[in-house]
Amino acid sequence: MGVLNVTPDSFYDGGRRAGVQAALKHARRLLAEGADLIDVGGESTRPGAHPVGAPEEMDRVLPVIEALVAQGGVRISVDTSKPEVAARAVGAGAEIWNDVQALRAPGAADAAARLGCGVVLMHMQGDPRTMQRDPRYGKVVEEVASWLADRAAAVQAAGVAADRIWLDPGLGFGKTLAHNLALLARLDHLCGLGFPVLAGASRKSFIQAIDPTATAEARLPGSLAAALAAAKAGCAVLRVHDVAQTRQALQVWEAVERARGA
Ligand code: HH2
Repeated sequence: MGVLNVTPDSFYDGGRRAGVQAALKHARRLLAEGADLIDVGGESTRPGAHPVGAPEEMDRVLPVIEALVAQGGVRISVDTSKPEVAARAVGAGAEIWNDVQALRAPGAADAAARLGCGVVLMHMQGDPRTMQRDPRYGKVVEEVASWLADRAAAVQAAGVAADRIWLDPGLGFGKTLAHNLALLARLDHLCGLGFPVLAGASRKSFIQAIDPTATAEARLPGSLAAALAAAKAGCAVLRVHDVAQTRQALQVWEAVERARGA
C-alpha cells in the first residue's frame, strides 16, 4: 500500500502532493514501483495534528480519487475517519475505508456495512492531539489484540462481512518506542486473530527514538527493517511511503527464505 497524502501537514510528505496533478504524478510513480493499492488521505493524523472539516477533506481527496479511477487499473483506499468522506470516496471508486479510528465515529460501522467496502480497523490509544503524551498499557500486545478483536466483532455486528476486515496495530498511535517494538516483535499474535494484518511503520518517529540522527528524511533504512520484521511475522499489507525500496527489500528477504527452504 503506497501512501498518498494530499495534505499540507503530514509528517513526511505534507505539502509535497498539493494539487491534483502533483498527487497523480506521485500515484503513477507508486504504481510503477509496484504498489498494489494507493492510500489517499486528506487529513494528517500525526501527533499534535489539528482536525480538518469534512468539506475540506473531500475537496482534497475526491478530485484525486476521481482522476485515479478515470485512469483505470488502480485499487484505492481512503484514509479517513469521517463516514461522509468515506461514502463519497467509495462512491467515486475507492474500495477500502482505512480508518485510524477503527469506525468509532457515530454511524461509521453502519455506513461501512451499507457501502460494502473493505475496512482497515486501526488501534489508537487517545487521539492524535494528545496520544503521545504518556501512553500506558499493562500488556500492550494482548491489550491491542483484544481491542482489535472487539472492534472486529462490533463492525461485524453492524453488518460488515468478516472477509472485508483488516486489522492494524497502529504503530506510533499512542505508543512509546517499547510499545511499538513489542507489537512488531509479536505481530504474529495479531495475525492469529484470523484477519489480514496491515502495518504502517514507514518513516515513523519511533525510528528516531532508536537512531537520534534519523529525521523523517533519513528514516528509510529503519522503515525497511521494520517492514521486513512485519512481513516475517505474517503481515499481509505494508503501508509505506517508499514502494520501490520496500519491494526490493521484500524480494531479497523472500529469496533468502526460499533458499532456506530449498
Ligand atoms: N499511519 C498514518 C496514517 N494512516 N493508517 C493505517 N491503517 N495505519 C497507519 O499506521 C497509519 C495510517 C500516519 O502516517 P502518514 O499518513 O504518513 O502521516 P500523516 O498522518 O501525518 O498524514
